[in-house]
Amino acid sequence: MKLYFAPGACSLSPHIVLRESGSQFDLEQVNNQEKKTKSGTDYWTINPKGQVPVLELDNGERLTEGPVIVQYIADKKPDAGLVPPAGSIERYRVQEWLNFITSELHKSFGPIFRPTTPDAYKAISKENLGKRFDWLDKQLAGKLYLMGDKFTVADAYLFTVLRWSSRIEIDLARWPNLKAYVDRVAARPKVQEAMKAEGLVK
Ligand SMILES: N[C@@H](CCC(=O)N[C@@H](CS)C(=O)NCC(=O)O)C(=O)O
Repeated sequence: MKLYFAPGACSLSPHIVLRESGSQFDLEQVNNQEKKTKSGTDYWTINPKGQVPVLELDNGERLTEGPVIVQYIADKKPDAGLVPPAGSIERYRVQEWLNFITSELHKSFGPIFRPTTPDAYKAISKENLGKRFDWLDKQLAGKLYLMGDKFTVADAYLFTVLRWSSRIEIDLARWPNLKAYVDRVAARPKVQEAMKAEGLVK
C-alpha cells in the first residue's frame, strides 16, 4: 500500500493508523499547492479531487476519503483492535465519531486557513468550533479516548484535526479534557513516529 500525504494535513490520520496497525506501507509526499508528488507526478492524475489522503492498494486501485481509508486499513489488521467489528453497535459509534469529525470539525478549519476568507466569516467559524469543543470536552471527561479505554481510528482523526487549533490561534487549554486528550494521543509511540516521518516534530 502507498499513502499519498501532505505534512500535517488530514492524511496524518491514516498515516497514524498505518503505523498503529503494523501495516506495511510506502509514503509519497504531495505538494498540495503545486499538486505535484515528490517524485514529480501530476497529483491530479492520482486523485482528480486534488486532495490528500489517497491510499493506493497493492492492486493499483486507489481509495480516497480519510474516514473510509482508516476503516479499510484497520479492517485489514483486526488484531490491532483499531475498529470494532463491522455490524456491531460499537462500529456505528466509531462511524458516528468519524462523521462528526469530518463534517463538524475538519471542514470548519479549511476556510479559516485560507487568506482570502473574510475575517467576519473566520470569526464565526472559530466561534462555532469553540461550541463544538465545549461539547467534546464534556464527552471526553473521565475517558482516555473517544470510545473509552481503547484507541481507535476516530482518535487518529480527532487528534489530527485538533492539532490545527494552534495554527488558528485557538488555545486548547480552554478545554482541559481536550488538551489532556491531545497530549495523551501525541505521546503514543506510533503517533510520534508518524509525526517525525512527516517532519512535524524532531
Ligand atoms: N473529503 C476529503 C477531504 C480531504 C481534504 O480536505 N484534504 C485537504 C488536506 S486536509 C487537501 O488536500 N486540500 C487541498 C485542496 O483541497 O486543494 C477527506 O475526508 O479525505
